[in-house]
Amino acid sequence: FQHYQEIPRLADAHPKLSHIRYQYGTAGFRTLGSVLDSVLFRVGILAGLRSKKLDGKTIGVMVTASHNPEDDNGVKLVDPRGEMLEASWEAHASTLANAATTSDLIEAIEAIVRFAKIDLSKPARVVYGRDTRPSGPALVASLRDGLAAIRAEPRDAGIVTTPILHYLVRTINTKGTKDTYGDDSEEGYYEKLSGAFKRLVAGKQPLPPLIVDCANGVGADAISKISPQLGDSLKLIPHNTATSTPGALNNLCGADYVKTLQKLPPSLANHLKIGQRGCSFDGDADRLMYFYIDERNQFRMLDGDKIAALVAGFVVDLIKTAGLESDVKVGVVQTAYANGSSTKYLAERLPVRCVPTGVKHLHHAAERFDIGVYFEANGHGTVLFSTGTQETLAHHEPSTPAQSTALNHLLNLTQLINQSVGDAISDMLLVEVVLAHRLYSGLEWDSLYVDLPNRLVKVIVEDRHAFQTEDAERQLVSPKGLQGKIDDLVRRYDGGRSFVRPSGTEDVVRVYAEAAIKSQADELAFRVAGLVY
Ligand code: 16G
Ligand code: ZN
Repeated sequence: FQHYQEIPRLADAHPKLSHIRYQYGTAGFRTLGSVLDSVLFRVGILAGLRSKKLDGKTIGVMVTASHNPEDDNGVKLVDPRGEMLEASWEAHASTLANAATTSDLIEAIEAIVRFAKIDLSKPARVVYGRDTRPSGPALVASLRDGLAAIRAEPRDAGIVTTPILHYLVRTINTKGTKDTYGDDSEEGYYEKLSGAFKRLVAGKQPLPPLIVDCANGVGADAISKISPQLGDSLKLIPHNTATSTPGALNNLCGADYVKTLQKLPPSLANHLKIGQRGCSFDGDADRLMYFYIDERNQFRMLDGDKIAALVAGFVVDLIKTAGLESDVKVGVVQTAYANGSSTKYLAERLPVRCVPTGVKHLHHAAERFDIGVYFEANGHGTVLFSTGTQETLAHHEPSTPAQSTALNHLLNLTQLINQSVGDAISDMLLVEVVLAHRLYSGLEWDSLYVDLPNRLVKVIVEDRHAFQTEDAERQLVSPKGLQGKIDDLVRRYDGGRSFVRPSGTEDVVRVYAEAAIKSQADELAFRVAGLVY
């Protein structure tokens, strides 16, 4: 350990606040930006250790609090293939973050080195990025101190979307190998996506312009960079691009606002014309919501479930047309939040699996299919092509021109889609491709199925850990007896469904309910909430 003499001095400069307990959860560490200094320093050290453990492969660190308010911030680690940090290391992250003093921290580091059998002589490489939050620069400085303390080689990706950071990690680690994933630069990302998009819509009638609500976050930068590359193939009209206006981030706009309130962001009210498509990103541009205004001037939301239905249907048809139906099985992964109508629609067409909330669960389940489509209702999702499928696509000999065209489209989709993580920009382009191919407007897309009215409420309880679930969070096993009461209530509602789960990101319990009519969905949600309270 003698090579790391800088640790004590630097650790003393980033003392832990004694009254706070940190937890590396579904979204990494996330809380008020003002209490994260020590956490960022320690995450720097952990990222270095993770890289050493993986023989010097580059690890990613993203500083963001996504759709949360501007004063929040957070940090998460990205593993070498661009995926979430391996679950077994989440505990190491929490241990380091909670070490009370510098000497406790050093002991904790030594314990991890022993436990995970880390060879400290290996190199360490870390690429990091941040969103547009005002607390970002200071937190990145703390992170850099942590990287310096563990002697990791830093690469600054600057202000980037979360999916771009994931892309960079994957491209850096596959550079010059047969698994190469693209050029390891932000420009490489824009070129890869826009190139694939243009090939996929070549010869199609360009769609009318798309309004993009950037949530006053980093997605605004990304849109301004990719727009020129898309040229005439797609016209984007960015809104909510005020990335430096204090308090604007995610405020009355963005994907979470749209999904939670099922309303048009007020800032778009005079801009979205009847029939026109619009979409919203969240603060780090990994979630996407679509919407339009119908003929009766009603706001219509097209959420992650609608995206899954649109995309899965398209991929299945391409596989059939390419003559690959018996070789490549397409499946869909959802969570309990998926609208019942979407599950019904999808299950009539292909295998559907339900897993607990959180990207890592969806991602892993999707990897089990040859092509796995996963979307959370909140708009986070992507499509994964297994290695075997990518090889099948690369070697398949089409026997008709139609087969050849479909095969090319599939190959281009593997380029367009960010397979490391859900990506608002990549998903937006994917939706636009399908709409262009299907000649769909928002209305036709919306008509694939009719959403069941639903309601989500949060309940503040004394101890949310008392709520334990099974069956992909659809059943409560504790507190004892509660599930039976919920079942009795649900039975009284036409088309009723409801479940209760503890939040992984807030100190609350969430109650979801749906029913055949809106007033009944609301009533069911509030009555179940009444049981929980
Ligand atoms: C996190 C998850 C998201 C999930 C949400 C649920 C990741 C990267 N993000 O934002 O997938 O939908 O948590 O929050 O896993 P909740 O547990 O508070 O309902
Ligand atoms: Zn996000």
